[in-house]
Amino acid sequence: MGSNGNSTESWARRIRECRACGSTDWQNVVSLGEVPLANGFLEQGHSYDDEPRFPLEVVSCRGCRLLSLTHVVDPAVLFREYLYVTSPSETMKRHMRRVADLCEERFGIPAGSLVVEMGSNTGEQLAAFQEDRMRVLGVDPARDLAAVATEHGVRTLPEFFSATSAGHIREEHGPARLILGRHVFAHIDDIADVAAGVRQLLRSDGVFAIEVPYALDMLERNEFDTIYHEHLSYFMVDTLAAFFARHGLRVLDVEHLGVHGGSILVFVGHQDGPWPTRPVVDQMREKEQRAGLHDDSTYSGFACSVEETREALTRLVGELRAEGRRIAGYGAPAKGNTLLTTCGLGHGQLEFCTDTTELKQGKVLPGTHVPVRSPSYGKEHRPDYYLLLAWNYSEEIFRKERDYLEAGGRFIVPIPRPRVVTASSAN
Ligand code: DWN
Repeated sequence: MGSNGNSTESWARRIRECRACGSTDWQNVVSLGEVPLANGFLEQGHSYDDEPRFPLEVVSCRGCRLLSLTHVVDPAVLFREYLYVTSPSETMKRHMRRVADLCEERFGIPAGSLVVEMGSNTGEQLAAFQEDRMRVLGVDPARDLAAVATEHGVRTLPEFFSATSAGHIREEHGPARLILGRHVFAHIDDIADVAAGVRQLLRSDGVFAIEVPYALDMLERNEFDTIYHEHLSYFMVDTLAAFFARHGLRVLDVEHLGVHGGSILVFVGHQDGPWPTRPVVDQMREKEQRAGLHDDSTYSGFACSVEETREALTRLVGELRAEGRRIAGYGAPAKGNTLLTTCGLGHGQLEFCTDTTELKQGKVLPGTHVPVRSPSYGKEHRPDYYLLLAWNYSEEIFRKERDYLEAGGRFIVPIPRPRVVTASSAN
């Protein structure tokens, strides 16, 4: 049974061995309690008694230092009906263009090449490759999002990427010059099956590019709110290089990027493919060793840092509320739900959250059940403070909310440490 006696036990199972190296030597890192699914937004006004909750705990494999959740939630439950659509922000538009340029320039991908993206959402990233006259194919299990992408001209299979689906794609479309996976590889439990699918589908001179949150950034920047049930794995370059080497593939190149709190774009080829391994790969692996990748203390230190932030944020919000200040959430990202539920912040602290995603507006947040409103509602009911749940877009948001700041509004930026931003301190 889920923690509330709900018959959702079949939805989650506890892992045994490491999905990357097979070890069972785990170090407990942090437990964030039993929490609902971070994108499990609920209809307003309904009873929330049967909202399922699952353990949210992170362990570190002493074999390869993969950071992993202890519990895997059924991907069909997580992704078949999915609320998250790629943010239409300027930040992400610029980023997706840069990803296309990096792939095409670094690996000389000619026009007319087949580009396949797993977890392609509503097709915005593939549209950038279409602009460069590539043949594109999306693969995403979220049926509604796949239909939207296809309607917009980005043909998308409503499926999970797997060795089986990769074989079908190769039969119908031929081998792929580029297989892309942005913020999806860390969401997948059976990554060995993905590697087998890539080996089948990828041309001998092709490249497999995955963008994943960078575990070293998460540890060093205290980004514990990015821990939620969709994110099964938190990768270092060293972990990925060892994993792919076990599966007939080779890490060729890595680009360290700022999006989503710090991500790595990792380029992978066939073990015996024509592409050299660039020095940056070993340089990042050595940097991870120096940062204490293989030391238990690295991970126990993270747990302490999480506790310090939880205490500091709840204290700051409590003080502001005691002064009668009105606070709302800015953005309703998945990570915001981890932050709120693990810090015990909810209705008593936040009047509402605003979010640009229409699918989220009118619903309530999972766990805290704080109502999600449109940005225009936020302008009409202007709070004294916004808790910036979408802190990874802070620069763009501070620019967009200049008027709010100039009128005396303030943002609480929770990560890496809670701080208040005013008109004069907004970067
Ligand atoms: O891995 C994942 C990451 C990449 O995206 C997925 N598992 C789920 C999702 O995580 P997230 O929900 O934390 O992603 P975002 O893109 O950080 O979410 C930002 C949220 O904030 C969106 O719901 C849009 C909203 N937003 C807003 O209301 N006003 C965003 C901006 C820029 C704004 O100005």
